[in-house]
Amino acid sequence: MSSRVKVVVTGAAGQIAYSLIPRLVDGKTFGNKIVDLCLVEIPQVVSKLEGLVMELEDSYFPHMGEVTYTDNFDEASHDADWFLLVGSIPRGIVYEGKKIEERSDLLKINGGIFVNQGKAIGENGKDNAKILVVGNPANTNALIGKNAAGKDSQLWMAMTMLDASRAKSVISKKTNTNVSEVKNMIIWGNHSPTMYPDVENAVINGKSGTEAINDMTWVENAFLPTVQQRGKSVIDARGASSATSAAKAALDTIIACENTTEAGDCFSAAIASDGSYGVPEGLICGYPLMTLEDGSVEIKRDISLSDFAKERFQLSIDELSSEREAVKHLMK
Ligand code: NAX
Repeated sequence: MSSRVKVVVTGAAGQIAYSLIPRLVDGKTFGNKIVDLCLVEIPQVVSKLEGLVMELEDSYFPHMGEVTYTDNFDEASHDADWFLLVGSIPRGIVYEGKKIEERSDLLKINGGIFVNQGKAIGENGKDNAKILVVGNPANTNALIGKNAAGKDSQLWMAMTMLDASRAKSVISKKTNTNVSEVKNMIIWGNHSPTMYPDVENAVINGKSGTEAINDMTWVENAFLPTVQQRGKSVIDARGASSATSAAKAALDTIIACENTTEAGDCFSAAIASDGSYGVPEGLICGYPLMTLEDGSVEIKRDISLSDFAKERFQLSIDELSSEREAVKHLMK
């Protein structure tokens, strides 16, 4: 076993984290590296993490390094390589006497959290740290965090891998193919119901999505709503939001960043726009990404979008712009 990696996970006592954390140290996500974990929770529940640490110790993980837990994010952030920002205040809870129903309220409350976490990451995280925001509204939380961190060498991402995996699953059923044969699955835009999962540019069993599916009525009336509303369907069926699939998607995002992307493929995450594909600069937008041999993550730039796709993508870009407007007071 060789080098070490330090991973900070917030929301560590939550549903997603319970599926996610053990798999960070199972020797698959980070290969042979020893993984040091720093688990972060809010003061009200941080003591519960003692139980999770016991379970980790009892699980026989030869790749697990030091495991600590805290309610002090600043302290946790020192020299970390990866930050998995899962913790956030969910819709529907009562916060400071008010029931949080509106996306705008959610933006306000979580925005505050991400200013502080962003500052700490900028000051204390490794210069080449990677940050994956899972907590919703993920794109705008990442925007606020990145702005507060102010360090361009760090890579801020919002998670859209779950949307991509959901899209692959729907396509695999439609085409009677294995999910591994669905490649180049791009989620454009926001991690919200406005996202645009791009069937036309997917590659299915070596064929273009346009050719393999050849049914835009199905794309419009079945595929898009199924993928865009999948989170809600899981909540309706399970009585709780997606947890194990979200955890798997976070792990898949790490793996995609830690390994060179195969030629002809890409992976999905939202990162800061540099103006590519006409997205206003700075917005944290879902793009097709590639990890290059030197470990850097780049936007794949040779994708062409149909008029249908451009129109749908624009709706999501507009939503991201309006979210940025709603949190501009946090972006000084
Ligand atoms: P839970 O409510 O089970 O867990 C969240 C945990 O975060 C709680 O234990 C809470 O105490 C903690 N927390 C809140 N603020 C914190 C802070 N400032 N520092 C540290 N911890 C903090 O939610 P869970 O089901 O685990 O979902 C977590 C987040 O993921 C939610 O915001 C959810 O909306 C989001 N999701 C994002 C997805 C994506 O694809 N980007 C998909 C799944 C999920 O819906």
